[in-house]
Formats: sequence, structure tokens, C-alpha cells
Amino acid sequence: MEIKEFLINKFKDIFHRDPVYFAFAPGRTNLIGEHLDYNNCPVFPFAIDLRISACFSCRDDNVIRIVDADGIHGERTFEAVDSVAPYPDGDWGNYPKAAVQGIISDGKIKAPYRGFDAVIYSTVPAAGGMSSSSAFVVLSSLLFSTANGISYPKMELSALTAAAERYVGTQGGGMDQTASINGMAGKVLKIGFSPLSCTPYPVPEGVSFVVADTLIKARKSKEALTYYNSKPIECRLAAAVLRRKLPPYLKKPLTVGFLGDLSPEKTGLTEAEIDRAVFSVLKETEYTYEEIAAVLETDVETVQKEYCLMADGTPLPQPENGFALAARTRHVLTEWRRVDRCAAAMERGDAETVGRLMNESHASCRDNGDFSCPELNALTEIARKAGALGSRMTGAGRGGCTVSLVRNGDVEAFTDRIRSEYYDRYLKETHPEIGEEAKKNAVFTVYPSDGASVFPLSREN
Ligand code: NG1
Repeated sequence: MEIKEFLINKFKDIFHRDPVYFAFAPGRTNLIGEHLDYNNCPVFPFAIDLRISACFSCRDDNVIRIVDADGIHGERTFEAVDSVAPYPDGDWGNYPKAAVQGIISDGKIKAPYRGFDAVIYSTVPAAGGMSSSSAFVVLSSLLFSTANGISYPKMELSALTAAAERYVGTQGGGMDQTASINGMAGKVLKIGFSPLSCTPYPVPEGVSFVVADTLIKARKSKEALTYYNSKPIECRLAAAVLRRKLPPYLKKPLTVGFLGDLSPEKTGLTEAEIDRAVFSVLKETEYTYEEIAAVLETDVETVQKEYCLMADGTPLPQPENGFALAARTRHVLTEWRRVDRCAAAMERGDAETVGRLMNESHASCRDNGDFSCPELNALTEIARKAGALGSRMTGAGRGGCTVSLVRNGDVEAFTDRIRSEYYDRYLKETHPEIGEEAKKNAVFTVYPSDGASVFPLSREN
């Protein structure tokens, strides 16, 4: 049965009436450009054919009731009010709450707000670096805006949902929401953030994108949030140091707000000159809070307050080895250039170059970003040996999925080798606790797909 029919039937069972709308929001795979969005540097993802879908109907009151159709997560009911109090950390109900709060805070609708009844179903692997959480935020924003009679232009909704998702405590950029909203069948999107823009690129002939899940969960709750948020914080600290120390090297006046300001256009320097200047200012070894405060000519408390606060208002504890400002900046600058080169290669239909850039990206995510983990490294290695043109981690990292570029004729043999060498051998040895069931659908081809959408169901349903 199609997901839509399945959800219509579920809705009728649960709510004893017909649903009025169907909506979906896709997950995304990031081809290249990891941990760049929060630096205002371009990224290169695509919306995928795995989605979170919903059937829903508006209500006459402000109650929002969302039921998970497969019964695993149960249901959540809350009221749409000016200030929506969150559920405890890590609760899935915080994603719809994030969307509802985001739209209410945007101010285009006024209380009393209208709620909705919805039944949802997701095929996006959870905590897999495929943006299941952002897809849920985007979907919820469509449901709540529809219930309240408004519709946002795509770019406006992209910016709104990106900001809204911070409600759950992540300090990410807007890649996931923008990809989910603006996806186009057959195209990879180059997303720029200053200003927000989306340019579609064709996929070279004869190649497929194969995703493989390490089956190590890349969750963004509790301690994992601290890990994830430490990355934007390190980048903000690097930008602060550069803001203060870089001007004498620049050929144009520039206040460095983000690492994404370090372009040849804005600095008046070539890429090589930018690198020479940046890495003569940033020391290679890690910084302590005290060292950063000394460079910024202030005290530790001010540094923590300005750059390092987590969602709960506490400052990020200093990482064990200190803040790796040079390494993170090196990742950002090189990855940004790889995104530009990858887009040019896609335009030429040059799959080999795309693959090579993906491999280089993974190496930088591992060595400069510290975003990877042994399982992602092993899986990408195996993928390259199994014939991928390129293979890399995709998404936040420390678990989740890899994406590999594979010639169409090689996909079957490639998939078999990933099964035998990663799941049946490597994972069995390193994580015997991971069962066979989870491994069954862990490697699959993804197709660049259309973005989120909502439409009325016809009466015959
Ligand atoms: P995923 O893989 O969905 O957790 C996260 C961030 C992105 C981006 C990537 C790394 C959120 C909602 N998502 O994605 O903005 O920074 O990591 O490239 O914070």
C-alpha cells in the first residue's frame, strides 16, 4: 500500500473522520560541504526519496495532536500558545514544538492559533545523518502554517525553520531545512547562506549515490549535543581571533563575522594568500580559554558569554585538548573550495573529479574537523576498495551514514561488498551487539528528489 493510503486509513481509525490534507518533507544527503553551513559557507546537498509524511486536518481549537503511525513513538499533544514550553531534552515532540514556536514567533499569525490532528510516518533513518529531525520540523511547519491559513515562500520558510530548529538546542546552520524545502528531482543543490540562495546542478550521467549506514547512531541529544555544538563554537572563536588579528594582512577593509567571510572577493587576497595570513595568525596547537581571552584582550567569562553558550545557558566546557581553531579553520577553508570545485565538476559531468573531492572531504572531516569515527572511516575505506569513485561521511558525523558515488553498472557488486566486508565482518567484530535485522536495509541508493509539499486530499479519499 502507498504511504498516503496507509496514512489516510490510520487517520480514519484514530480520529474517526477524514483527513483533509497530505504533506511530506524529505530527508537529505549532503554530497559535499560538511560543517560549513553555520560558517556561512556554501554546501551541496540534495533532498532524497526518503520522507516523513503526514495526513492531517485542522481543528477548531489550539490543540496539536500528532500520532506516530507505526506506533513506536506513541503520540504527543500540546497547545499552540505564544510561548510553547519544551518537552524534556531528546523528546521527539520538541521537533513539532520547534516549528510551531518558530511560526508563532515570526508574528504573521495572531492568537488564538489553530491546531491540527495528524498522523505521521517516516522512512528517513533516525539519527543517521539524513536529517530526519529537520524533515520533521519542516513537515510540522507546513501543517501548522496550513492550519492557520498562511503559506510562506520557500526561501522564507527555509530561513524560518532553520532558526526554529534551534529550539531543540542545536546550533547548526540551515542546510537541512533548505534542502528539504527546495529539493528538485534529479538535482543537487548548491546552497549559499549570505544571502540564502539555492542553485540546482545536474547529476553526471551513469552514476548513483549509495548511502550506507554505519549503524552507529548520530543522535543530537544530551552529550551528543555538546559534541555537535562544540564545532560551531570553535568556528566562532576562530572567527573572533581572526577578526582581531587578520586586518593587517588584508587588502580590503573587512570585519570577519564568520569564517565564510574569508573569500578572495572580501579579503582582496588569493586563496594561497588567505591561507598564509590565516595560519600565521592562528597557532597550530589547541587554545585554552585563557589563551583566547588573552588574544581578544578580555577575560574568560566574557569569551564564554559571547561565543560559547549552550542552549541551557551554561558555557561549553573546554574540550579535553583545548579548542582546535587552526584545524577547524583549515577544514572550513578547504571544504568550501571543494564545494565550488565539485559544483563545477558536476556541471561538466565529471564524476571522477566529484569522487576525488568526496574522498578529500572525508579526509578533512576526519583529520581537521574531528567529525568522523572509526566506523565511518572503515566504511568509506571499504567503499573505495569496492569501486566507489568517492566515499565520505554525510551529515554531522560521529556515526550515521556515508555517501558513495558509484557507477550504475557497479552498484550491485558494490552493495554486496559493503554487506560482506562492513556489516558481516567489520561490524560483527567491533559491535557484536548490533543485530542482523538492523543490517538488512542499511545500504541503499538515494535519488535526488522534490522538496516538501502539502496538498488537499480529494473528497473520494
Ligand atoms: P545532521 O546530519 O542532520 O545532524 C547537522 C546540522 C547541519 C549541518 C550538519 C553538518 C542541524 C539541524 N543540522 O546535520 O546544519 O551543520 O550537521 O554539515 O543542526
